[in-house]
Parts: sequence; C-alpha cells; structure tokens
Amino acid sequence: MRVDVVSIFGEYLAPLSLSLIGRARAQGLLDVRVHDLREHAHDRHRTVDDTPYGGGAGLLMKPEPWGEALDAVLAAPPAGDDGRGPVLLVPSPVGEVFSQAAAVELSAEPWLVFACGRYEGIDARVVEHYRARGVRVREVSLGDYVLNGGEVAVLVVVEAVARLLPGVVGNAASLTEESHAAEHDGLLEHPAYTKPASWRGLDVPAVLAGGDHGAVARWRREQALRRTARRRPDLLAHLDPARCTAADLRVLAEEGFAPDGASGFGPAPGAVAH
Ligand code: 6GU
Repeated sequence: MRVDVVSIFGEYLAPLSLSLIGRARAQGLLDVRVHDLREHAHDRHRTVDDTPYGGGAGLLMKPEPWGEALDAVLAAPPAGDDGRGPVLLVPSPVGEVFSQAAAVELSAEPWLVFACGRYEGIDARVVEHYRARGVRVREVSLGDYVLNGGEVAVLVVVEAVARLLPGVVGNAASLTEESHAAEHDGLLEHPAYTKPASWRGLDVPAVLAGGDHGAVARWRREQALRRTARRRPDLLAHLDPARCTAADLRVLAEEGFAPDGASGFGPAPGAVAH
C-alpha cells in the first residue's frame, strides 16, 4: 500500500518508522511518503494560512498551496495503480468518526493520500474541488474532541489500516478476535489473563484453565456481552439478534437489554440501567 501525507509538520510523522509499521515499511509492504505543504507556498514567508472570510477567530489554510501539493501527489500514482486513484483522507473534527469498519475498507485500497490541516482547517473549496474531479474524499474525525491538526489522526489511521495488511501483524487470527472486529459482532473483547494463575490474591477465572474449550468460548462470549452492555451500550444497537444464542439473549436481558425491533439491541422496557 502506498500512503502519501501532505503536512507542514512532517516530523510529527516520525513514529511511522517504529515498531510494526516501521518493519512493514522496511519489508516493502507499506510505502509512506511525507510531503511538505510549504514547498507549494511561493511568497517570501511561505505562507499557508490566512484569516477567514466572514470573520471569526483563528486562521484557515489557503487553497492554492493545497491545490498545488495535491495535484503533484495525484500526478505520481504508485506503480500498478488501477486508475481509480487514491482515497483522499482529510482529518477533521467535522468528519465521519473513524472506525474499525472504515479501517477494513481502507485496507483494501492500494493508495491513500492524507491532507493534514492545521489551525481552523482548510478552505472548504479544496475538498469540493477534488470531489468534483472525481477523487474519493473522506473527511475523518478521531472523536468528539478538538486537536491542533491532522497529523495525530494520520498516525491513528495508518496504524489501524496497516495492521490489517497481509504480513504486517504476525498472527492473523489476532485480528479477527479483537475488540470491534466484525467477526466478533463488534463487541468489546473479553478480559484476558496470563501466568501466574494467582497474583496478589487475584485468581485467573477457573474456567480458563479447565481445558474445556466450549466452556471457555461461552465464558468469553458472556464476558464480551456484559462488558459491552456496561461500557459501550451504543455498540449493542448494531448487534444482530439473529447472531445471538438463547444464552446470549439471557445474558443481555440480565444486563437490561432486549432486541429493539430494528436490527440491534436497546434498553429493555422497564430495565434499570447499571
Ligand atoms: Cl482528525 N482533527 C482535528 N483537528 N481535531 C480532531 C480530529 C481531527 N478528530 C477529532 N478532533
């Protein structure tokens, strides 16, 4: 996979040389190229920002350097580009909230381009222009809080996507068993334990050491359901009742949740929230 990142703070992306992502790059599984937006600002001060029309606090990024920088990136597709071009990702607090489902979709793409805004963001015509040109643009947010710029989002999205590429994570099964994985019905993962069996007076649940694989699987499913109900009840709105066993339904009822009549679960009528 090829990843181009346009930023005024390329140094912010140094962690992409570390750990699994760094190794994936060294192995040629991932080709990350960072480009300096200021190369495309032509005044003496290499200005990339200006005051917003209509007034208001803060500065916006000007469209012209972005147009030049993105045109240059788009003009140099990776070898074997299928003609569809990249997905252009624009980190922004007004974007769709990034998710594991989005990471899975992006991991199937051969080419991602990130446009990192700073200040109050990028002149809105930049996204409009590339959409009109047929570029697939996704504005992505990390969540409901405000960051100073998009570079941290690039670190997050590249790590979430790259670890799904074949060969990046050693044990492929660990990808499907973790929290938020579709194969796990989007539930939070069950608690996990390693040796010693007893630590500071706390014992590993006996069922995990009992050697009964069916019992272990049932215990883990129950824990995943209870944890999700207590910590992230919003995720249960996407749990398909058709994928639930009678035991699942009983656990969820104990936690105060019932099928909501749509395609998920919601608070059971009369249930008392935990
Ligand atoms: Cl992607 N960018 C900025 N500036 N703030 C954010 C964000 C992104 N996601 C949440 N807050």
